[in-house]
Amino acid sequence: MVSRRNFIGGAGAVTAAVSAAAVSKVAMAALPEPVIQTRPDTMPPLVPNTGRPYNPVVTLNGWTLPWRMNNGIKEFHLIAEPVVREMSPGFKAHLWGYNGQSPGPTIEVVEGDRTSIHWHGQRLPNGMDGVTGLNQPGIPPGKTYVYEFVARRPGTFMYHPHADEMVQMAMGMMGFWITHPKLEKGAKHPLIDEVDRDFCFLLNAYDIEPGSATPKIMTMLDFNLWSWNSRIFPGIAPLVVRHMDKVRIRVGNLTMTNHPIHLHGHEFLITGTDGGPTPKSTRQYEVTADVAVGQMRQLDFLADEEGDWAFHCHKSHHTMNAMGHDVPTMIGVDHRGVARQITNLIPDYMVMGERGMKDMTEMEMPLPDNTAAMMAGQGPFGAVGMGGMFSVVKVRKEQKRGDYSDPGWYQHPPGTVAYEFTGALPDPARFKADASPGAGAMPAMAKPAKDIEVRVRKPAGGHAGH
Ligand SMILES: [Cu+2]
Repeated sequence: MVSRRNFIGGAGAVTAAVSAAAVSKVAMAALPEPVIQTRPDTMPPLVPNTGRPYNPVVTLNGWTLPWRMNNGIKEFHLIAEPVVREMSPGFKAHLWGYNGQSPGPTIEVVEGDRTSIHWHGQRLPNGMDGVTGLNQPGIPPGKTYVYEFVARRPGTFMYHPHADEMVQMAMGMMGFWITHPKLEKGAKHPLIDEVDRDFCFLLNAYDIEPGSATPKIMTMLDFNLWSWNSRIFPGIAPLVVRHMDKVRIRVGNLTMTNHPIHLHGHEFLITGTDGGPTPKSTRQYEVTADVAVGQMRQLDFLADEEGDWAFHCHKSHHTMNAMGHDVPTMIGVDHRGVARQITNLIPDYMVMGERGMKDMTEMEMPLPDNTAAMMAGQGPFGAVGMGGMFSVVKVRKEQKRGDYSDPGWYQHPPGTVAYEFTGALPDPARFKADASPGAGAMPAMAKPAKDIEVRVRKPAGGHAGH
């Protein structure tokens, strides 16, 4: 547990590191100006104005790093630094990232491009595609390393440090690298179709004690914040598309567990993995793609169904925000009066509602400062009982080409929304087999003398393994 004293000590250390790591002006003079982003909004695609043309991606709640062309080489400048990332409105986490955000900016190049990455390590030894100690010395605070190479094959890659990896990844140091295919004018790639919208996001996870802001870095599996690009519902931007757009979504997993990513209303093809585009003969329609640890999956679909479609991880605990995992199951117990009285004495006291976790919102319990509500989204029909890895794909006929702005909630045509049945309900026909010797496929050989009521109990002793 992060005690208050530890937490304050940690925050002090961060501040000290920032001021100590002043960048040498002389060393930076020949480098491209580093671009810093302070907002967590989804930025419009960065259309290339130099170099080979390509169809740019849109990074969910993120941005693409501008480059400088220098003698035919694309130069990027990354700065590793402590950042404040707003994970959802009003909830700010103290992470480590690049150029002002976690994840860092997306880097986009074209196959065959000669690129140069200026890596400025401000805090701790870092590496990029170079394993510290194995391929190169660590980058000390205040020093810059230059990486030069040719982007050889098209695809979606991830960058992250390979030094003190457990700590630096738990703190949010990661980002996307996209190499677009090199095509002659008018030519088509045999395996990479052109799309109208191309989104990307990373799956990441943090363990931030309610009321604090710094992730616990020793957590192995039991994280309490499951995020996309270090954002949690309702803070994750919707994926806005035009009706009949060809849509691509690239999902990379840098957490320590798998995430079955599930799309409502449409079927997609998995058209790419970390190894490159998938052969056409292996593609089949899916509505869920399991993205294993360290993997990337590229999903293509035709947005041919208007509406607001849920898009989320299918692990139910990954669509919730910071929850205490040690709360008892209180289904069937009306304890709201008692809970309110205890809350007067212990403000942070929290229990599960008698009809499930969603009751907690109506119990109006005070939350510690800087805590994301467990489930906090407000939809057009009421509260959305979700958190974590959850967003919405908004498909609209009126959306203009290239417009990513939020069109608001979908206006359902009359008669197309589920409604309450108000007629007379027939008596439920109870299971006819109740009176028979056995309710199974065959009569039981020996019935117990007395009916036994089973007490259901969830296994105690932690939530590891999910
Ligand atoms: Cu998940």
